[in-house]
Amino acid sequence: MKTIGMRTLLGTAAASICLIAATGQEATAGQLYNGWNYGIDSFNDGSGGSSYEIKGLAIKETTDSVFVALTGGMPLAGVAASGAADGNIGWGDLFFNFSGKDFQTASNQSSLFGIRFAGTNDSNAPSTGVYQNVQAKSVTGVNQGYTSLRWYYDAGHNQPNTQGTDLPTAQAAYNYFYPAAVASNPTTGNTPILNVINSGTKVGDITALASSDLSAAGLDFGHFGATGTQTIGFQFNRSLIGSGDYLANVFVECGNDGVALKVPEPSSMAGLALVGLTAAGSMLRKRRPLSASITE
Ligand SMILES: [Ca+2]
Ligand SMILES: [Ca+2]
Ligand SMILES: [Ca+2]
Repeated sequence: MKTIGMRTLLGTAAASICLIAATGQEATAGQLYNGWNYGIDSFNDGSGGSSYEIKGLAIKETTDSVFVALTGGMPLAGVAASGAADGNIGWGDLFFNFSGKDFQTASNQSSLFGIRFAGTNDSNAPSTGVYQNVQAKSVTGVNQGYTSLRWYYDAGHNQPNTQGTDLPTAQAAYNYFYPAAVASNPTTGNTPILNVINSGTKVGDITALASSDLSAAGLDFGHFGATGTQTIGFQFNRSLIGSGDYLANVFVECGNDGVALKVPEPSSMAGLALVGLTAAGSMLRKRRPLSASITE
């Protein structure tokens, strides 16, 4: 009876650990490799040539820092484009949405975090850095681009992994970027591509990372065959943004390509595992004297 009791307990503990592992894996929506979460984008959905082709977005979080990397054909300073109001088309801003709501609703409620990392783009943020209480706006129109996501898809750019591996289909993209009423009836009139910071409060700076820094931090787009001619990276303090799971995304200024990435909260996953192990250990410790008394 004692043996059976211990087996049951060990089985329960093992099951708890498996459940934690399975939950952790499920929460890791991005493709996790060497501590980085990867959203690998279609290699064939950049409209306008190789400069506009995004291949991937990757994020690594430590206790203190958030590391971000983007790869594709778009340089940090953009490319010359006579059709753009400022003669240049480059990266939009990067957004982090912790709200659990669709992007447009979160934007309307100024509950996004935004990061301007391209110093020469058309962002309304006054300087590069991390911003909170962010509302987004679209600058696709002044960058010779798509004034709606529906137009971009209608133009033939609806490819598998359209917004990276976490938002792989056009419908998944509509469901994330717009309220349900729009996602069920997306038109060229109701699906603006909100791609830069319109308003917000700056809370800190970013530090640019060279490719050697990124390699040292374990970044490896090559593992997914997704190394672009341009790889951009930066780092900022973890305390500048919210906590919990979030979805990160970025478009180029013209809306010709975009990529997103779901990032699970690493500390909560570690915390959950710790709670599970502590509970299992506690059960074993409590059971032992009881088993001993039964044997007597
Ligand atoms: Ca792409
Ligand atoms: Ca521009
Ligand atoms: Ca894309």
